[in-house]
Amino acid sequence: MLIRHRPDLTDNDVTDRGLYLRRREFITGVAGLGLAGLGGMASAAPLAFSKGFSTTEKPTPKDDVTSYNNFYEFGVDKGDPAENAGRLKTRPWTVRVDGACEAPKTFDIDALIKANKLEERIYRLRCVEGWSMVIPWVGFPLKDLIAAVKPTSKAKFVAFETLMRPSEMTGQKWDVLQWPYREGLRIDEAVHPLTLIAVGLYGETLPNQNGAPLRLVVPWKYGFKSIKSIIRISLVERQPPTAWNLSAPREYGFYSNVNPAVDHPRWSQATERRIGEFRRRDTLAFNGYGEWVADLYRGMDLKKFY
Ligand SMILES: Nc1nc2c(c(=O)[nH]1)N[C@H]1C(S)=C(S)[C@@H](COP(=O)(O)O)O[C@H]1N2
Ligand SMILES: [Mo]
Repeated sequence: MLIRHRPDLTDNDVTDRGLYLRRREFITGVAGLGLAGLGGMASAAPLAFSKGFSTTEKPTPKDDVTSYNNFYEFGVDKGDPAENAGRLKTRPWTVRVDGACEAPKTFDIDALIKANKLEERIYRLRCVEGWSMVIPWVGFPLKDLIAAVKPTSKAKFVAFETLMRPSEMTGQKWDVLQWPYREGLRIDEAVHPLTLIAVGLYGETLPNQNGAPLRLVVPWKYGFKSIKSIIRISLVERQPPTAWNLSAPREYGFYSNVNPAVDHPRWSQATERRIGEFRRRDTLAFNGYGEWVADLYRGMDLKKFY
């Protein structure tokens, strides 16, 4: 069922049957993995809509979302993650949230899922390579997790780190990137209400190839900012090093906001191929999220801070 945004709905009065059922499926999906302690979710409250944030564009078929991936820890070809990520053990799993905060904490993934109100957000995802998808994520705002550890005034940036486990993430045996994969955001980007921690897609538990058990989703930035299979989130004072920037600093900046006016040194960013379509479409500034995020960059030269 296609879930469409209805701008007149608020978080509190959503009783849409389809969403209700999908929430149930999501719970069943999680329970199907043999996980205990999901009492809070078992009440099957409907997934909340996020007013205005979900696109009404047609979601990319689930088969494409889960078979055409970038996840270099499992290989560099688009089909490699779907083929190889099954061997990643996603339980037990903890996420350490630390750094410039009063209450650093190690969260168990199931407790984290239970403690947060899950929402469906249908977002565009634009890869820096020039293709895009529309993905119905299930997750919660990163700002809620950051608030839980009580950041101090020294928290100016947020650094994210993926698991390092070459026995399962066999791509880590090759030096294609400096492992572990790392990403970062400025604190105002991290606490922006669009910025999501995803734990599911299409109403179900997140498939391993899409970054299980939890990944970042920053829809106005190129896809590589949306780091997968996170084990650590640190509040830091200085801009942290990031994997793609370390690998090719002139090609991949720290900001990496989707910008059709700033080309990659080796290709144009003016257009993109939406997976499933034949004709290329125009790429939108901030991937179409400018009305909500352009203010974050007021006065910045976005060619310089690419
Ligand atoms: N840890 C990690 N995270 C990652 C990547 C990766 O190789 N490793 N690839 C990134 C890139 S380039 C993209 S486009 C998105 C793809 O997400 P998807 O496969 O769920 O569509 O994940 C991003 N997150
Ligand atoms: Mo990407």
